[in-house]
Amino acid sequence: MPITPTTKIWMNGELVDWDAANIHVLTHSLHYGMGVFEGVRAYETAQGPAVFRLTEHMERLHNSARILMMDLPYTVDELVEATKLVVRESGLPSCYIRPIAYYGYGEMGLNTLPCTVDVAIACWPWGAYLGDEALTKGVKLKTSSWTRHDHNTMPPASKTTGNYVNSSLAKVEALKAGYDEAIMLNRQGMVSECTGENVFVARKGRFLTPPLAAGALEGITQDSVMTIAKDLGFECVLSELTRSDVYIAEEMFLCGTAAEVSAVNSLDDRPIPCPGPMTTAIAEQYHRAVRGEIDRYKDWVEHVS
Ligand code: PPE
Repeated sequence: MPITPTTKIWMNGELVDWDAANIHVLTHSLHYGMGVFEGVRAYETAQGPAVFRLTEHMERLHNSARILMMDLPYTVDELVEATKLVVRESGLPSCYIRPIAYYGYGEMGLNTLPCTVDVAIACWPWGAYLGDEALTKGVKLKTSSWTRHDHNTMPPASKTTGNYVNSSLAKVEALKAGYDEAIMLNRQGMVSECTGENVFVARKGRFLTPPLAAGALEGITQDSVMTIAKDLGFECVLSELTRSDVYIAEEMFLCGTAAEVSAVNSLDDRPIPCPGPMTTAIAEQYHRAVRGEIDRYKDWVEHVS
């Protein structure tokens, strides 16, 4: 999806012009995929733009870096304030936000210990990630021929740039075959997640979603949706899932910051009822929660001014 430029990007503590936010071709992370990033969204609320669960996203960025033994030069609070500044500066009522930390220019070779760590935060307007009809008509999934990488190869708990080679291979394969998105199985053949979303499957009236142990990212939307589902009276648990659980699902949806809540209408050409009534109810609550419309979830909404 194309990027629409805004005015400024935060780079290592300063706001720089959008077109000046460049890096050298010998930047370390460009060569070896050792960067960590986040995907965050700001929504329009009655009190102006607010970033959804911003502190938790920055805590996850720190955890991603810890796994790589990368020392981030900014605290969670500093990154929270920097994000608010970028969003305010953009003047946008709502936007997608991309914080990234990477090893910079100056060293080459696989030893990252002497490398400098650079941090940037950009934002821009970004629409529905899986298309405007993702909630009403649902998306078509295909089981990927690519196996999800596991905890002893590329730790899925760290949102590392290089991990997304696996996701991109799966995504492009699915698109080329005429599907919207790929579901990825781990080495044991269990469902992990999609290329950029967590998976929820309804079986026997309750929702199941694969945990970190299955190779999924610990999604902040996944956590929000579990809370919302339980508050709506739906049972919802972290659980392993086989592809057959998905084939006979009563309903299914994907969720992530970019994709929000997107219904699924089929896996490998086996139809799944879509959009299911529980999915619709959860999606509606999620859309109100992110906009600060539900008191119970107001702590999730971090205002930029
Ligand atoms: N799994 C993966 C692999 C993943 O990339 C994401 C977010 C999630 C689950 C959901 O996590 P959360 O956003 O905390 O609920 N994917 C981000 C990037 C997508 C992209 O770069 O494209 C996102 O949704 O922003």
